[in-house]
Amino acid sequence: MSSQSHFIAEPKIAAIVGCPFSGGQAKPGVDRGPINLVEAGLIQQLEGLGWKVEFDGHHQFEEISANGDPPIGKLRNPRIVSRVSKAVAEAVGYHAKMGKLPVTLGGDHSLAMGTISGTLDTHPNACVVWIDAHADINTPETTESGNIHGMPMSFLLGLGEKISEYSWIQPRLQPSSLVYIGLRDVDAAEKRILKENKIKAFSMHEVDKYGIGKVVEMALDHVNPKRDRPIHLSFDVDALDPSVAPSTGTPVRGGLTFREGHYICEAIYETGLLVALDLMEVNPSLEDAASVHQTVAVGCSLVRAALGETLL
Ligand SMILES: [Mn+2]
Repeated sequence: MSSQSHFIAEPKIAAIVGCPFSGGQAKPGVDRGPINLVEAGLIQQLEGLGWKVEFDGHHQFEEISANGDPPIGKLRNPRIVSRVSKAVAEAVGYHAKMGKLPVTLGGDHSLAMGTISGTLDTHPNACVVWIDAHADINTPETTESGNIHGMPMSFLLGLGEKISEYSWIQPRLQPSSLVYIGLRDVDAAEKRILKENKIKAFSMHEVDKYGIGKVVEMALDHVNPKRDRPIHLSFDVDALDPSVAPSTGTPVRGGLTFREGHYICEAIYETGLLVALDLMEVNPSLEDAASVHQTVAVGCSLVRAALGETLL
């Protein structure tokens, strides 16, 4: 590990926040993702990179499981998603405040309402690098599915109708502090939201045109021109091509290659500015055993790359 970490205390501690939660989308099984990642040896792998790793077990959400959680407007499972994300915000915020690197394993991407809120509690100047096939920026009004994993960014930015259940989220992320890489399945309303708010996004078109190295450089130039702001990296495995990471709920062809995904993680690590990492939407119940094994292995590998593993 040659890079200095500007915001993580020595000795460097990675705090694994296991979030077996699937309420932000409709397909069962994504709540097995973090369990499989840990069972695949992720903790030992990170220790092998020189990190101290803390893992207190997977968060248990039964006590706040939905005992009747009717929709609010179009939002599905609105109360449990809110309460789970709030608990995650507190866990991530606590670890960040202690100078550790929170590594949140999802679970579905609605959890990022929590992880990013937790990061901003400790690092109010943090920027967000969001790697995804989707923009996840529908509002409670524009969503077609009602699945909240397609909306976390609108809550964090304070877009759309205010839902009192979500009043704990301080809409303090500025649109200029967010950048996307990997987009290729963006709803019409989301395209309008991105344009209206001048949010920088590098779709697969730009990855093809410029190459991943240039795209990451341009993305960081946008949100972090002086390379002095903390970075929250939120990585949805569906950003990868389904041939690379098949076991995920909403796969979209034409995605990042294995190396492009890893390059992003390596380049963010090299900045020394990473303060929080999410790895989301690994769903071990989808596809055959070989595909699940492949997806879990890629997930572990991405986390290692973001925590300093290099090819040489
Ligand atoms: Mn996502």
